[in-house]
Amino acid sequence: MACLELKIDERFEHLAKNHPCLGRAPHKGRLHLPVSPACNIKCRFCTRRFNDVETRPGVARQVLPVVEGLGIVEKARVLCPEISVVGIAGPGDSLATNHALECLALVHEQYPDLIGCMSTNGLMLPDRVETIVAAGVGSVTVTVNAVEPSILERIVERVVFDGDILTGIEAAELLIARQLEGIKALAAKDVLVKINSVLIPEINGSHIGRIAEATAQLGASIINIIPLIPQGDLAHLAAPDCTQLNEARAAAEEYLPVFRHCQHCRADACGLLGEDVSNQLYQNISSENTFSHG
Ligand code: CLF
Ligand code: SF4
Repeated sequence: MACLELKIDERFEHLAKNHPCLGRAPHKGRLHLPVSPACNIKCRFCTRRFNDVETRPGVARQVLPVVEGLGIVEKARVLCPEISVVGIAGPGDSLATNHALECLALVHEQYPDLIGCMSTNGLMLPDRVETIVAAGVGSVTVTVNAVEPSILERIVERVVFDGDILTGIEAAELLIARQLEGIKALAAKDVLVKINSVLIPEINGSHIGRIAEATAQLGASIINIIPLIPQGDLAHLAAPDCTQLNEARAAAEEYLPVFRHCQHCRADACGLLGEDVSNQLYQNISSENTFSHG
């Protein structure tokens, strides 16, 4: 893997040197703990599954109870001593329940040398920034697929917030407002913010630069453009081709460094990017000790 010299804000130099998803540390690994069972929005492309064969976000062998997280970290570090990041990226949303932050706080207490990381749709971010900082989380990925409600309403079917189910423009406006508020608050607390944007050529293909511009203004440090995997309600759309992906990256790069080595990780990925060892990690772990929300 080529080592890109991506320019990350010097406040985050330690992260840039040690976090494999920031483009400058391909020799480092990450472990995902699949402790987040639920989601509070519905993206039209999302299909969460439980299996050990698919390599994509939203897939895990099972949802892990929070208390089992430390044991998995210990085993993973033996299997892959290069692991420098413990992240939580599903299979649901990291902030839809408290599981992720409880788990990351435990990991941080036991392994302060590891970087805590999480990915989220951002809906609950404004209410969780203090807890994220207290849990020792160093980097947060926020998935921002549009900053225009008329575009986002074609991607997000519904948002559940404060006991209400919102749809259409109303849902899109709320989600965008909460994402942008959360990004600004995280950056102000010196938490590195990475943006993930799912590139759906027919919906947000010419909008990625605008996402990068808006989030950069609020303090985001890097963006990762993920090609659509056509599934769920968007199964009829085409995945972007190389030209479309390169054009979107070029548009984003006007405003933010672009991470180009994303592996579209499972929610229980483990190892160096591109060298997943999660099958070995989980082969001797009894499913009797786990539960599934599949
Ligand atoms: Fe995981 Fe994401 Fe943290 Fe990395 S993954 S939560 S920032 S530790 Fe990395 Fe995997 Fe791509 Fe994500 S390669 S899907 S960008
Ligand atoms: Fe699926 Fe993530 Fe969207 Fe929730 S935020 S619906 S888990 S893709």
